[in-house]
Amino acid sequence: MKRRQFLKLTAFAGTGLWLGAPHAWGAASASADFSLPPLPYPYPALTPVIDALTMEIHHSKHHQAYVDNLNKALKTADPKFLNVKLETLMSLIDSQAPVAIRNNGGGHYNHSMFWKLLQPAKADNQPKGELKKSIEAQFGSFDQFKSQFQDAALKVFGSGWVWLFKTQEGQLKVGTTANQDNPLMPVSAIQGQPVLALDVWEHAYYLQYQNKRKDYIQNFWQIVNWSQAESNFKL
Ligand code: MN3
Repeated sequence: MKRRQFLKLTAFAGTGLWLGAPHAWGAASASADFSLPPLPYPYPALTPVIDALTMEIHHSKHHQAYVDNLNKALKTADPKFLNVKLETLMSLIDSQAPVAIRNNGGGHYNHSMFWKLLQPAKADNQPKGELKKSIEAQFGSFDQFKSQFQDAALKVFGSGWVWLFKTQEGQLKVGTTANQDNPLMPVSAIQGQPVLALDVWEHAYYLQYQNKRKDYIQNFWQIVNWSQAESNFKL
């Protein structure tokens, strides 16, 4: 598109009359709305570890609600929260940040990361390469890492997440956060780059597992996308 045409279009967009979608374009304060990313696989793809209905509700209802409520919260937010990438938004979540941005922004970031960390079940599913080496160096063995991660997941009281994350010093650690917090948020007690995440909110497993969170956590290892975890590790 030529520059003059582009300026014309953006000027028109700024009036809030663009294609009948003033919520997305209106007023000078408009920030680009966040949107629900498609799942990288169909809803039934993770069976028998996670059933199709759980995936459908989790993605199309729960995650969608975080996206919608985040966009709504941003409409009245301090300008510093506008027009930033999701990762940058996470870095702005301190104890003063609006709760709606903290919870829904965290919900959007965490789920967007979580979907990519899952894949159809595989036998003998294990990390490879640099991440495998680093896990072994830090935890002694892959099995020892798994048991530390599982213990942490079982101890989350109420709703939250379990993380494998990389500290600023490059050390791998296991930790948990409540609600939709994550290790990128300054408000979080654990700090670093998320590598692997597990949603232990009941909405993530209750239809299939009911109160048996332990079975959900143990089955999770079959569907971890370790290539994606390694990409996260290299960030
Ligand atoms: Mn969830």
